[in-house]
Amino acid sequence: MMKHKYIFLGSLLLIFSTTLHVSADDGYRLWLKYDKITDAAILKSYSGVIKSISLQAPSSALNDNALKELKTGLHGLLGSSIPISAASRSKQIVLQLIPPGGVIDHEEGYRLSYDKKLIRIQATTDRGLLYGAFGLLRHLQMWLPLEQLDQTRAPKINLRILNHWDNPNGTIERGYAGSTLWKWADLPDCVDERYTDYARANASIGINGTVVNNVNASARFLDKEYLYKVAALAKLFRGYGIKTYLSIRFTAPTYLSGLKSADPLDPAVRQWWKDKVDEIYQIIPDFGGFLVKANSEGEPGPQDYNRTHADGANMLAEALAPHGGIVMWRAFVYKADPNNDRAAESYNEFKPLDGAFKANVMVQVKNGPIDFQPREPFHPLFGAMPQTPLMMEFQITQEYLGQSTHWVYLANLFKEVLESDTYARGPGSTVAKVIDGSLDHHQLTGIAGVANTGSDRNWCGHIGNQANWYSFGRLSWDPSLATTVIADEWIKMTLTHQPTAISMINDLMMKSHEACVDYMTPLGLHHIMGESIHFGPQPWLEKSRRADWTSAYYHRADSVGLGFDRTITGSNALGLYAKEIQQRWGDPDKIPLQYLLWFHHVAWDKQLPEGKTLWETLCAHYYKGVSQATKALQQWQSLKPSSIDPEVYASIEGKLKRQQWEAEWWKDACLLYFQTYSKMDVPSQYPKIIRSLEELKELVRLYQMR
Ligand code: BDP
Repeated sequence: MMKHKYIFLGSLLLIFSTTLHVSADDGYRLWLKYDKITDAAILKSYSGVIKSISLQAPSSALNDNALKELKTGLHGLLGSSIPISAASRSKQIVLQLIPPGGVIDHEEGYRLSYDKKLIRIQATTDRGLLYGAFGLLRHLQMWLPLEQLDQTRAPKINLRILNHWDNPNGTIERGYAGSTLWKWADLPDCVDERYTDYARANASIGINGTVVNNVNASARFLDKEYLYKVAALAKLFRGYGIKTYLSIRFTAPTYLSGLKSADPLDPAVRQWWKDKVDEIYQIIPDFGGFLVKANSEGEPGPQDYNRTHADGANMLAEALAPHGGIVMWRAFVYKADPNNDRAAESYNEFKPLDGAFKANVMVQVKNGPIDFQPREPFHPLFGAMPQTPLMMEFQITQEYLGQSTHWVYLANLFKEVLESDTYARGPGSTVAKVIDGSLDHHQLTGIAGVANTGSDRNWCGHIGNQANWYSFGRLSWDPSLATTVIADEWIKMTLTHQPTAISMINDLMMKSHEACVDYMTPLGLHHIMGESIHFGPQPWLEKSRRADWTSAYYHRADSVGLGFDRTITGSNALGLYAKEIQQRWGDPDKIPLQYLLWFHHVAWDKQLPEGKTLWETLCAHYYKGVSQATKALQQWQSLKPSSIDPEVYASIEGKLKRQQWEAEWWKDACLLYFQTYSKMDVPSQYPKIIRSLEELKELVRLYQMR
């Protein structure tokens, strides 16, 4: 009897702990969940073929990590441990190095194949094998038939880098998922296991570089103490094919060694950087190079010494070149001149420098000419600097897209920019071709994303927005991938395998970016967010420390109409684009509606292609955005409980409710404010706005209180 009682208690505990395990999905495992496959046929087909793993290549940190990942992944997916075997057998996963020059023409590329007895992962380098292992695991995580495994894959862009805006004091600039990932105080002695999971996640999507600190950089990172901390991270990341880079403060020689100046043409300064770089490479032998924000938003730079951006970049490039390091020099610069158009400033500064940079300098350009707005036309520098390798900078962290509250699938924003045609060398000169080097024949190619990671248990603050980290990696590897396919991959690996749920979540994600643009900044509006609260609206902001930090500078609302005239009759920033674009976008009747108010000041009563006036079209888009936010919440709430882990479900549901509320807030604030200029009524088919503009202004004021 007693014995039975214990057995009963034991079973209860077991049930309880299994339930706990199942319901305790806190999002930490990202898309590398490796939960057991519940489709019996697929499981059987995999288990029938995968009996052991064999590495037919020398052992190395990369290969050991590939094996470890396969073992972990297979154990989870198949529910049984798969041994590593030295001998060749049939029914095995084989990792093989093959000579370069054959089917795999890229050192990071790989080939997967299946012939009923063996699953082969082949590559020409250990890095390729690691990517192949992750490629295979992705296939299995998606429960795809082995018959569909055969594939040869290679990245189209060589440097695929995360930019962390993390500070030594633990905060993250524009970070919405807790504090920094890097425990600086504990490093280098304590190496948190989270760093390994971070590296695994990156390697699984092909990210091969990380800049660990903020572009508004502390000079401290170049001090020996910090270099050893960074070296501990670099050592771990190396085993996952990830190079480590640092953001530098241009005046570091004055801070760290008391030099009188940081003038890039001063021999003492140049020597300082050479010595510093030599020291870095002694400590971090595979160090990647520097990311530099100079003469931008108050950061120091070469112009403080009457030198150019090229002078500054070249000095650093010279120090890094003997070690194979690179400089990523940011083009995000704009002077505090109220008469300038900010959208033209970085072009005007950098275009004349084309050809002036050393071979190991890349100019890193934000996707649009202002600053990571919900939607911007592509930056006019793309295509305009043929002699300089340009690197793309996207922002994965959602500074202006609802931060970690709104679920906005950014892959569609990334894709829209990458597919934009610059016409720089004729039709088809897409931004993607500028970035992948094919347009102007560059070997040095790169893409960066400002990370959305932090110390939050689920890494990104919003489980749904893990998809933005994921899709950034996937699109960096291959910009031609379809975003809906990437969404499906992520959903299956992260949320559910239930077909109705997949298609509903896919729909929700695919519509989320357009919806966010609609409820925040439709028709080409931009930069009308709250001062210091970039998640909320403040179109009424007219005064700030700089004119180009206000909203009025950008929307230019008046009694006649709305929008920034950037045509020939205005700032003519449109003139920076190719002739074909100027012709199309210069005509308010031909420009895609999504850029209308970016380039034109349009009368409130002008008839637009959608058959309504500007005012009516504006209302229509704001309401559409809100109704999509409402629909997303309803879609989520209609999911069957069995299709989603309860903890994940609840956390996303809460976020979607808040997103819906904030979407409404944006719509009300913007329409009520613009109405003070248009003097027109919101068309009667839409629900009435209940609150007053004054209430909404007060709400924003409260948000802005410290
Ligand atoms: C802006 C951010 C600011 C960054 C800056 C940059 O508001 O915090 O430092 O971009 O990219 O979007 O340097």
